[in-house]
Amino acid sequence: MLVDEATIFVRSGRGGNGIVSLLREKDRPYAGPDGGDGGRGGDVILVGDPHLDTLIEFAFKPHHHAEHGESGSGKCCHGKDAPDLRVRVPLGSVIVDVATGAFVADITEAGQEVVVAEGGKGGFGNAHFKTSTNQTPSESHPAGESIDRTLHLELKLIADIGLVGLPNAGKSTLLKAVSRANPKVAAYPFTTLKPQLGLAELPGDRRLIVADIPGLIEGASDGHGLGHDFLRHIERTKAIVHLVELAPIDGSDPVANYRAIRAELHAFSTELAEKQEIVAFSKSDLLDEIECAALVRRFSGAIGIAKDEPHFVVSGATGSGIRELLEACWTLVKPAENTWRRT
Ligand SMILES: Nc1nc2c(ncn2[C@@H]2O[C@H](COP(=O)(O)OP(=O)(O)OP(=O)(O)O)[C@@H](O)[C@H]2O)c(=O)[nH]1
Ligand SMILES: [Mg+2]
Repeated sequence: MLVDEATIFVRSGRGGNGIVSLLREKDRPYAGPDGGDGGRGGDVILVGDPHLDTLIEFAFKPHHHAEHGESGSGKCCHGKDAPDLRVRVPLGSVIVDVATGAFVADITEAGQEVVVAEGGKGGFGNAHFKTSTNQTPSESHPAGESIDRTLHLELKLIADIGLVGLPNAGKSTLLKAVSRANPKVAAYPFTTLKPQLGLAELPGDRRLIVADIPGLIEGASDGHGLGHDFLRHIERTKAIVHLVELAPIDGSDPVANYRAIRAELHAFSTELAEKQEIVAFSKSDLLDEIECAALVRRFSGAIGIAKDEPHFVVSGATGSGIRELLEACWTLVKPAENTWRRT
């Protein structure tokens, strides 16, 4: 199970000010107080939406501010209330207040609404204070302030695709290429230390949740290189894309590399061994086409991949081959719809 997290900053709207105004008309020079009340500021409300899968979007839009209420005006005109701001979150989101650590809500149902920041009340204008003994009140009541809150959202979910491979195979680069996630990429092993999620978008409003898993090494199934943790993450994905470098920079043999990872998956659990796998050859931009085709042939022969079986040669750097890979992933896991998944 992967944990998707986000921190958001919400601010409700301030109430509109009530105003002090005394009506004077040509034929009624002392017509009395007519300062209208201010309108309510907008609430910030979280709403459960069954069509959302992840919290990833909040990484790009963490601030959610409701509008302020309108000030009152003369002739007893009340300011308009501001609309509430509804922020849609996936079902299964657990909300915690960062400042206090207090649990705020568990959003589990479609349409469930939780007010997380209440809008300020509108201030009273002086018309509000008119009494039989005070016909010209000069007081108004201050408007309610806005409320700022920092909220932590957590969603436990199952990724559609887990990216698996040796360190440096190009997993994070691929995640970067297919989604808006921004994992760290570097030319040294174990750059990724924690699984990271991205949302890959396919034409026709289809989406796949892709998990970038830290590189596996020989002995991972015995716990080497935090292997147990990572393998458990992979177990919770629906299918895996096994990334293999065709011509590894360290001169190692791609066939041996592929087998090493397969052996770890087998050693860890039958569930992992039997998980559907798509092999994708990475960093194709480093090879010319002829070289690449020869290496793919050699690899497929050694592993026993049938000639007519589709294979994928991709480059996270240029984006080549990625569309085809994603389509194959889609066919494999066919998420029923973008319905919510909760474990
Ligand atoms: N030319 C080229 N270089 C790539 C490509 N993909 C990855 N690289 C390079 O290979 C190195 C490792 O890439 P990463 O994406 O960090 O590899 P990783 O599999 O996530 O590695 P770990 O997180 O350590 O397991 C980096 O220097 C990348 O720039 C590619 O498609 N083409
Ligand atoms: Mg990585």
